[in-house]
Amino acid sequence: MERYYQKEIECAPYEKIREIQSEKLVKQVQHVWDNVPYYRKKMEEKGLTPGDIKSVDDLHKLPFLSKADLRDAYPYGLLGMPLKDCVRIHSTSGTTGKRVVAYYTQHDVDLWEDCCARALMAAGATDEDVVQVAYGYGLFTGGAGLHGGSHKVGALTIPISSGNTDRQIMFAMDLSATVLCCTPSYAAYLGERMKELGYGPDDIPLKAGIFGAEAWSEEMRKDIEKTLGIKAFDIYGLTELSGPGVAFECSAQSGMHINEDHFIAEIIDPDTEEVLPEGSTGELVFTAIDKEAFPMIRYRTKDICKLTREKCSCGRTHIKMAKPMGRSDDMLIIRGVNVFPSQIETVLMNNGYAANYQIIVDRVNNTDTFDVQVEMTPEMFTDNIGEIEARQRKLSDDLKAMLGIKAKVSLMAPKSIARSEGKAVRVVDKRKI
Ligand code: DLL
Repeated sequence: MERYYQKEIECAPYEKIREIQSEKLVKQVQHVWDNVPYYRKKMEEKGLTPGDIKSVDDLHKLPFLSKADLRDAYPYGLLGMPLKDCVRIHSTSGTTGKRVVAYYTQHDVDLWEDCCARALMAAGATDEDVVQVAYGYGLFTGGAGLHGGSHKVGALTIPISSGNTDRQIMFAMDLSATVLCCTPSYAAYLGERMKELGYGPDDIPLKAGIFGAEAWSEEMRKDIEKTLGIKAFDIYGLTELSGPGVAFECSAQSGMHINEDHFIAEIIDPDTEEVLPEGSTGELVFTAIDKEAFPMIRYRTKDICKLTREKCSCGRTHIKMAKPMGRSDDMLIIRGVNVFPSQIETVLMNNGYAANYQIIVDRVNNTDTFDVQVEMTPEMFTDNIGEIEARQRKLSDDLKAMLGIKAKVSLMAPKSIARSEGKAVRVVDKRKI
């Protein structure tokens, strides 16, 4: 049975959604014009006033915001409300330059938690469930977002945060957790550790997982579903727009419904900034139409993916985004060829490896080197050199077929690559160091 948190709006006819979007967009543009001088200046530079934006059809006229704008306006330059009306901040986990700091009024927190509640119920959660929130708590939005959503659903919430893996497993068993929320790489690690401790999927009552915050492949989904004995649902979001819950998967598990009554999505060509038709692959751009404290208009996410408005078996009408292939700034250009880590993950997992790998890129004598290190699973572990070499060759051939360039593959002993409790670090690009 499909469950909804706010069925009326989640299943509203498309015309109704557009009407809501137009109404909210017009108000939001006025709000930003009146309260965010930084964005008002950008509009003025394009010769625009709020009167030029009459409906969603005019969205394309508005200027974009980029991460560079957010850094430029750091820390208070994009605030849409007096600070005394704000109740919370969160921040991105970026490692270079200034972090993005996002602000929330109580109204913003409420809408965000509603989005997370929608995601939880789409994954089957009810007030009878026990939700283990193993995303990090703190400045990262993962913990707080799913925590708030779980409360709205009325589920029993375990605010365990990430890390301390053996304790996670003990709590999941002792408290009969039924829904697990964490990054997919941490879910894979929890599954691996359970196996090591001698537990199988039947030893924990988990039935669903809500995994996001990083790119993960279909193959990884299948692997996690098998080891944990659950259905694994994808969830997408970013700090600039609130956090998790901008989009979420339903029972169809074929793309994530974007909460269109709060966010308008566009796909653009990242180079020309031209808006592309539905179904094209390009950069995802979002306009948050009812956020008060940190209004984002046409924010360029750098995430590469595509949108589809095909009818969904779950009954929801909101547009769906495909799994993002990765971020345009995660895309590696190796010997002139575009490579996404998610493509490499697909090849590895199709060959029976787990998602424990690292991609190391360097430049030696003006030529890019491309190394893929992947752990053997305990089942395939061997010290037979001939067998290892044959496996390495097979992976190298499959990577060549997928990417068009050759990689040096090294098989590693099980557990030799560091596990992640949050977002996994898959790429070491030494050319940038
Ligand atoms: O990662 C918010 C979040 C928390 C989403 C928990 C889902 C679950 P940031 O740290 O600001 O926020 O990072 C946002 O992470 O632009 C994407 O590149 C990536 N990302 C988030 N969800 C997914 C996903 C949180 N499901 C950035 N698939 C985004 C692929 C994702 N990438």
